[in-house]
Amino acid sequence: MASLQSQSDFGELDALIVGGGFGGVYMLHLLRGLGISVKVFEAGSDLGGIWHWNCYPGARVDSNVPVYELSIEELWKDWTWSERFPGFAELRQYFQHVDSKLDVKKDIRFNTRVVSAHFDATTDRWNVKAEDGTTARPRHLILCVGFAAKEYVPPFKGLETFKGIAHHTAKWPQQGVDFDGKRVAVIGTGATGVQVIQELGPIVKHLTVLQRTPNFAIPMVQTKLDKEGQQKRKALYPTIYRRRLQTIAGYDMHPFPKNYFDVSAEERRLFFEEIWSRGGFHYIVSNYQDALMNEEANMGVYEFWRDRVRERLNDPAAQEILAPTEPPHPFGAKRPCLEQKYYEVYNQPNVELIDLEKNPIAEITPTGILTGDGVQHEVDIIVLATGFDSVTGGITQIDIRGVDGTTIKEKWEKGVYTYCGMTTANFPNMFFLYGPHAPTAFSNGPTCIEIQGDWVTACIKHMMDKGLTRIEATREAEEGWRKMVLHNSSLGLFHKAKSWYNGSNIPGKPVEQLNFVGGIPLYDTLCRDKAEKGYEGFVLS
Ligand code: N01
Repeated sequence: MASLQSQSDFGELDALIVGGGFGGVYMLHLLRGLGISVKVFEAGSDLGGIWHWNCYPGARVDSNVPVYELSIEELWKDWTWSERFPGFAELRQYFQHVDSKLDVKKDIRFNTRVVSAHFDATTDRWNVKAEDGTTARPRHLILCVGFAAKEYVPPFKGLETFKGIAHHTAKWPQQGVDFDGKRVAVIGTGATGVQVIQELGPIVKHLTVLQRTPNFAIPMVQTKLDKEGQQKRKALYPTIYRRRLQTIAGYDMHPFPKNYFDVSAEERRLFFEEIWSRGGFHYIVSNYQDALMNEEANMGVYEFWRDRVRERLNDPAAQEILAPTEPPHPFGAKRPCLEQKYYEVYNQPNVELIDLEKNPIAEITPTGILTGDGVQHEVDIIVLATGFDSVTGGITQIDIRGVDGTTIKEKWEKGVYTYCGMTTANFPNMFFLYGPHAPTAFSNGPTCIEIQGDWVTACIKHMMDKGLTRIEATREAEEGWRKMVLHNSSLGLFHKAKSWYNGSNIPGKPVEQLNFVGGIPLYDTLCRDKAEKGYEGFVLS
C-alpha cells in the first residue's frame, strides 16, 4: 500500500503522531484500535526512525532481540532475526515486516518534517505545519521523535572549508560512501564512533581516531541466530515481554541482589568473569546492585574492565588513552557501548589514535585536521560521530507553542519540566514518548515506548468516553515529578560524568539529569497510579 503523499491539509484529526520509528508505529497501531482518525508525519522517506537515519558503517543496535522489538504477537510470531544484535539493514527489514502485517504506511506521510505546532485554546486543537506546507489540526499531538532526532556538530573552526567528504553519522548518505583506499578521520568515540571505528579500521587505507573521552566499551558477544531455534522459543515470548516490565532497564537482566563488598575478592572476580562472558549490557545491568551507587564498588568494576581491555592492546600509550589507570568518570555514569573487536583495531599499523584531551583539534583545513601540536592530519573523509542534543533537542527544535504562546524551547531553557515524562504544563493534549524524565536513556527502547504508548492510548480513550477535549498537567504536578527525577539521580553516580544523559555534552544546555533513573517497574507503577486516581495531577475538561 502506498503511503499518503498528495494531501496537504489533513484538517481535523483526533491525533497526529510525529515520527515513524518504534514509538510512532506502536502509537498508530494502538490509536487505530480506538477507531479514531490518526495520521503520522515522518521527516524521513521511509519507516524506521533512528534506523532510517543511522545508516553509517557499522550501525547496529546495542539491545538484544527479542527484547528489542515490539511485543505485538502478530509481528513476532513469524519474524526471525539473523543475529542477537541486528544491524541497521535488518532492523529496516523488520519495519517493512511491521508494515506488511499492520499496513501502517497507508496512514504515514513521509518526507514531512513538522516545523511548528501551536495550541488553539478556543478549539482545544493543535495547528500543525510541516516544512513542505502540509497542515493538520489534531486534538492530540503525540511526539514520537526519539531521543536522538537532533544531531550535534561542534563548531569546529574551518569545517566548512574541508574539500573532502564530511558527514555527521545521523545524516549519513542513504546510498553510502565509498571508503576504498581512503584516509578517514573519525571524531568522537561514543557508541556511534566505536561502531564506525571497528567497522572502518580493517578496510580503509588509513584511520585517524580523534578521542576526547574514552568509552568504556564492553564486549557485545554477537551470535548468529537460526530460524528453528527462534521458532522453538516463541512459546516463551509472552513471558519474556512480561518480564521486560519487571526489570530495571526493560531488558532480560537484573542487578545482582548483593553489594560489591558483601562478597570476597575471589567471588567478585568469578562473578565479573561470568557476567562479562554473557555480553550485552550484563556487565553493567547485571552487576552488583551498588555498582552505580558506591564509588569504591564502581572503581572495582572499572578496574576489571580496564585490565581486560589493556590485555588486548599492544601499545602502552594506547592502553593509557583508551583504558586509563584512573577513570575520567565512574563506570556506567556515561553510556558505555558494546563492541566487537574494537580494541584490536588500535593494534593495526594503519590506525592512529589522537588524545584530544592533550592535543585538541585546532581547526579543520581544506585537506584534513590540524591538531594543537601543529600536525596536519591529511584525510579524504571526516566522520562526525559527535552525538546529539539528546532527549530534549528533537522536541525543542520544533516551534511548539502552548496556551500562552510560550515555546517549549523557552519553557525548558533553564531546566526541563514534565509530568510523568510524557506531558508538560501549558501544552495541553500534547504527549511525548521516549523523551525527557522517562526511563529513555536507561531503558530498552521498545519497553519504554510500549508502557508510554499504552498509557497515552488509555488516556485518550478515557477522554473520549467522558466527552472531554482537553488534558493538561498542572505546574505543581510537574514540579513534583521534576524533583523526584533529580533526587533519584543524585543518589547515584550519574552526575559525576559529562554526558548526554545530563545535557553536559551540549555547550550552554542546562546540566541536569534528563532521564528517570528509578527503573521501568517504578515508572510504570507511578504512571498507572496517576491514571487510576482519575488522572491525578492533570486538569481535564
Ligand atoms: O554520541 P555521544 P553517540 N570535540 O554523545 C565527542 C545511542 N546509540 O552518537 O565524550 C571532540 O555518546 C564526544 O566526546 P566526549 C546510544 O544510546 C545507540 O556516540 O564528550 N569530540 C563523544 O566521544 C548512545 O549513547 C546505538 O568527550 C567531541 C562523541 O563525540 C547515543 O546514541 C548506536 C566534541 C559523542 O558521543 C549517542 O551516541 C549508536 C568536540 N567538540 C548510538 N563534541 C545503538 O546501539 C563531542 N565529541 C542503538
